[in-house]
Order: sequence, then C-alpha cells, then structure tokens
Amino acid sequence: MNTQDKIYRNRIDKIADFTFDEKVAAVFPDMIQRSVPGYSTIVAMTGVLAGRFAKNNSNCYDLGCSLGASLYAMASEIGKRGDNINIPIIGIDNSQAMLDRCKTISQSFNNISFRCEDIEKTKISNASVVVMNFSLQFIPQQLREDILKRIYQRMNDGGILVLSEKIIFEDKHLDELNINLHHEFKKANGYSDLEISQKRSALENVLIPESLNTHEQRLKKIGFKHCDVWFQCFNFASLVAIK
Ligand code: GEK
Repeated sequence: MNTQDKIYRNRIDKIADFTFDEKVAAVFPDMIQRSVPGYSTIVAMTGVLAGRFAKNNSNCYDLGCSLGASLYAMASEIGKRGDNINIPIIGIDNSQAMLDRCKTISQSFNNISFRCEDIEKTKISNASVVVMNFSLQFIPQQLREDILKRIYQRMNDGGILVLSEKIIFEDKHLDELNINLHHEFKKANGYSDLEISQKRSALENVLIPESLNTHEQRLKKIGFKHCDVWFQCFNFASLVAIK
C-alpha cells in the first residue's frame, strides 16, 4: 500500500528547497500520483512507446527514474513482444534514497539495472529509447541543451526520446489558468491549500519549467527529425522526439 504524502501538511516556519531524500522516497508513489495530472497514463504509454521503439541489441534508459515506474512499464511491454533479444533497461537517478527502494522491486525483471549518477555526467550508448519523465525540469537551465545534445549523439537513428515536463505558457492568461487548474487537481486529490503553497515554495528554486515552444525549438535545433506533444493535461506535457 502507498504511504500517504503528509510532508507539507503542518505549517513549516522556514521552508527548505525540495530534495529527493528518504522522506520523499518513502511517499513518492502517492506524491507523484496526486500531484502530476496524467502520471499513470504517461508511465503506461512510456511502456507502449518503448515496446515499439526498443531495438534488439540496444539499450533503453530512464534518466531520473525515481522508483522505476517507467522502467517496469518498459520491461513489461518489451517483454510482451516475444522477439526481444538483449535489450538492457537502465535506470539513472542521483538520489540513493530512491534507488535503495528500487532494488527489491527490480528483482522480477532480469534486464533492469540501476546506476546512482547525475544525468549531467552519466554515459549512455547505443540507445534506442531514452526516457526523461519529469527530470529535465530539475536540471539547471543553462545545462539542458548540452545534456540533450549528448543524449542525441548517443542515440541510434530512429531512436526515441520521451520527454515529460511541467510547462509554462507564453500567454500569461493561460499560464495563470493552468496553474490554478493544477492546484484544483491537487485539492481534488486531498491536498490542502497550505500543503499546496508550502510545496510550491519548496520547489520554487528547484523545478524550473519551460514552455512547449522552448522544448520543441531546442529538440529541433539539436537535430531530432520528428518532434511533437503526444500528451498534455493542464501544465504538464509529454513530447516524443525521434532521431
Ligand atoms: C517517474 N521519472 O516516476 N541527475 C539524476 N537524477 C536527477 C537529477 C540529476 N541531476 N535531478 C533530479 N533527479 C520518475 C519521476 S521525479 C519527478 C521523476 C518529480 C531525479 C530525482 O532524484 C528524482 O528521482 C527524479 O529525478 C525526478 O516517472 O518528483 O516531480
């Protein structure tokens, strides 16, 4: 059973920047499910996309894998294919607290492995599928283009990048509307106004969202041949970019 996220339930005098520590890892499935509209769909469809794009004798990566939800979705969809040969699925995260909780779950899939590394420094190779579900937004903006460039260079032709992010809208009216709708979504999932506002403060300097236009322009500039949004709910979206 998922432990309920109560991290911001009581008033906190001085709110520290959000980190992916043991406290967060312990409640993460509940936290992300109640905070990110469409999370289950994005995870499930990441599996479906991997099932289609993962090539035999190539690697699949999930950069910022947290507890490995997308890795398991990928492994099951690839496993259903029947013709799958030698497709290692590698989860990268720099939170040891998250990865410690992955170990027992991962034992049911022998092609899944984990590495505790920074996305900025991790080495990827021979990749047919790269997933970044809500992790690029935590990386300093000035590093994002170089990181995506490096990923692109290490992907095979025809490979896919799945990039899911919280987004901002260039139209100020729509931006405010979607921020409010996201807060309504969180309230509908049982978070109080205090929890929503304290979490927002904790994330303020840590999660820096960009517009869909910024993401799409950058992916095209790097060289991805095809790029589009395949999912959006309020200020959360997921793109596919194909090399
Ligand atoms: C899911 N994809 O369940 N290097 C490595 N990992 C990082 C870095 C970095 N520089 N920065 C952040 N992370 C997951 C959800 S959560 C999204 C991803 C969220 C890791 C961080 O430790 C955390 O586990 C993950 O990226 C972001 O589908 O909580 O909003």
